[in-house]
Amino acid sequence: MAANTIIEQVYEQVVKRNAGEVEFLQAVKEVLDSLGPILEKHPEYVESRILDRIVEPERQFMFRVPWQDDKGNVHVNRGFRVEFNSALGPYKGGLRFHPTVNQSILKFLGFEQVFKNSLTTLPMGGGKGGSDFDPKGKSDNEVMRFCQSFMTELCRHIGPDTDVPAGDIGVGGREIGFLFGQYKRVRNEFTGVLTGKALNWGGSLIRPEATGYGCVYFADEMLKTRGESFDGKICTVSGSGNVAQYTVEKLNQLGAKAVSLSDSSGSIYDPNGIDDEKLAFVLDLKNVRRGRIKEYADKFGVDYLEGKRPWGIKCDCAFPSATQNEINGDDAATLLKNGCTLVAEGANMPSTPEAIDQYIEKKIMYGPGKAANAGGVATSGLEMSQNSMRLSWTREEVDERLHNIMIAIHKQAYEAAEEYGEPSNLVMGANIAGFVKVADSMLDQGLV
Ligand code: NDP
Ligand code: 2IT
Repeated sequence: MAANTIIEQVYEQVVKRNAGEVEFLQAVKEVLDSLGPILEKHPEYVESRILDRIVEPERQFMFRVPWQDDKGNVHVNRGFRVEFNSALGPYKGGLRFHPTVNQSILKFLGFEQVFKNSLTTLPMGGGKGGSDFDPKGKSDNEVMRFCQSFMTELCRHIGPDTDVPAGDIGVGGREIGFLFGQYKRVRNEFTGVLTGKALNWGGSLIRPEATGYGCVYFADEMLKTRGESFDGKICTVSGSGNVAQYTVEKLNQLGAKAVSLSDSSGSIYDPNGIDDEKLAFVLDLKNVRRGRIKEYADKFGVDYLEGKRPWGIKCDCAFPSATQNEINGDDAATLLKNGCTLVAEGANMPSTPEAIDQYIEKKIMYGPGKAANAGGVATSGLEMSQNSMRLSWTREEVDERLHNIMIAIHKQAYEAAEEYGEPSNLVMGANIAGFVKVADSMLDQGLV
């Protein structure tokens, strides 16, 4: 049977089994659509039904998370963990706390994570979890009680050699601390069961910076293939959380000018550039005071685009670093019309299929999330290594390892794209390179 027919049949079955899970279906379709050439070359993947197996999570949990607010009112949220694939190592991937969280979103994130973790070259399987809990407007004590309740159930399912969660949207250093404390209390074990820990109790230097730094390192590799550098490049960045903050920091270090940030209420546009001093204000605003990005516009007297994303701002490079599907077909057309030649995805699946089609057609430099934002989980892998050795590496050592991993990810994706006849198509390259390692490992391990 022709590869494309097999892919269509597998996808039809996925649509039937996961009806209405739009984000999951979107992520699966993008990967399957890249795999035709590799199936032609490897009939063993077809015979052993690797595609049918790889699109089905190994295991999923859903649980009740009851907690009490500061006034004593009882609330109930829903907790999840999707353990997607363990062919390469323990399940690994973040936890997201956001009111939009549901099974579809976590399955899309878990699925992406499998291929992303494969690309990092480190021994990690893929998983994702979280809750529809909204940390916004909650006190530290409320967040702590929620995290304790969430972990009381989750701790049965995870462990340093089983499943190692980390942060994602709404889960940062504060939440990882509360989650770790509860895991330790219930299990009576001090282990590397979570990454993104604070430095004084097992965290790794550079983990907070890693996703943003890694994304810029990846973009730099894309620029080098065309003989360009970041010097003087105007960059738009969306989001203003962990990934966006350290994307701006690294862009500044490499001589680019970052001119925007956003949150779910709107965007700021600072044509003079978000320099290190202004970035320090953002870190305090978002990580300590937990305020809105509009305060940046008020403080520095720049434009605030209420309710808008930053894609209408003229730029050379765009760094979507907020959430899925934040660049639609119209946004992509605007970016391209304004001369944008590079999109590097700090967020997971921020571009819709209609946007991606335009990047590919125009052959701009496009780094898909599972390659470009893999620096975060890669450095989580380095945190796991340090925890296993009970040693800590220096900032320079971790940063150098991260940089080399991002160079290696770019090389794998670039070379796979070339090999399969679509040089410059890093979507295809990343999907194929990530897939082959997982598929071969599944074959080695028998029918599991
Ligand atoms: P944070 O919670 O630190 O920040 C998220 C930012 O995105 C906030 O500014 C938030 O605004 C904005 N945002 C979130 N949801 C929406 C939405 N629906 N619409 C508009 N804006 C939104 O998360 P991270 O920076 O950690 O994560 C950002 C992205 O990067 C996500 O896609 C995540 O999956 C991905 N990622 C994260 C990694 C990590 O190590 N943290 C690693 C790899 C990828 P507001 O505060 O108003 O909600
Ligand atoms: O999407 C991601 O790669 C993350 N949120 C980081 C996962 C991790 O385990 O560090």
